[in-house]
Amino acid sequence: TLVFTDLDGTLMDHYSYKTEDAEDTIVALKFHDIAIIPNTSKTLSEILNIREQLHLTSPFIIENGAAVYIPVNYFKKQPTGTQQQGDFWVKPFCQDKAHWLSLLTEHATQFSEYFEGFSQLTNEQLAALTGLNTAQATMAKQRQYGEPLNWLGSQEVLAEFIAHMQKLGANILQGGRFVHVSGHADKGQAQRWLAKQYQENNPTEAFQTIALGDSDNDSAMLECATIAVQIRSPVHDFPQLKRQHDVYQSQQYGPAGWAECLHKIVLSNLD
Ligand code: 2M8
Ligand code: MG
Ligand code: MG
Repeated sequence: TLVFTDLDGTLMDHYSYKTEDAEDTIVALKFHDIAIIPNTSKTLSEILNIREQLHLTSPFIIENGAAVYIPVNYFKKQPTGTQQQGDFWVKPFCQDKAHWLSLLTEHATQFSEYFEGFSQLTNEQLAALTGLNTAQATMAKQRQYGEPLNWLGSQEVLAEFIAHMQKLGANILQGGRFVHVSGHADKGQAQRWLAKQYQENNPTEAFQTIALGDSDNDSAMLECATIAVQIRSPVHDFPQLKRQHDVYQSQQYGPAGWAECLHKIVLSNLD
């Protein structure tokens, strides 16, 4: 079993970013050798920090599916299409942030009064908007593949903006707080690619995937997992899904709901 998990609002509380309600469950999953794979809109530096705190050693997916990071030698063979960067084999799926930023600053000026992007915000402003501390906000700003926007306009203008950006080749995803402008990557595509690497590395084992998320930017990864888990959010609806089979909805919010569902789906069948 591979557990692909969103972080904000899922493994981490939407407001406090705390994980404590999930920590016993993390230990139990690791005891059973079940990989916990963060699949998040967070940046490389944010995830490295969280991985260390939670003692996670598995691969992970950054910036809404923009790139997969695999610890070097995690698989017997380096997967095709990856490049070594430091301690990781990296598979990118999308163009750099500079490209998306230039679209925003040169070809979307009619919308510029309706949003503030992370690159326009100071670390202190971003901390105030998110509830992250300044050090964490600094890490959230170190983006490689896209630009999250704090949307200030109406939902109608947002719909016009999305249509305009799509014509320019961008892909727009809605996170728990922000509108993410990036390329045609998503959490589902990156997850499918990584699950395939596990399967090829270990052909005799039948891998099932469980994906957990709370927002619409998680829909793609929930659609393509063996089992989808919608995590209850204190601020918005469950992520939209087309599928109806093998879908669970947590009763509890965020990390408590994460623990609740993984006990029901995985751990209660093991011990
Ligand atoms: C952003 O991600 C959340 C996740 O759903 C959002 O869009 O609301 C990211 O930019 C991430 O890097 C940052 O840590 C987070 C803070 O809430 O916001
Ligand atoms: Mg989330
Ligand atoms: Mg996320």
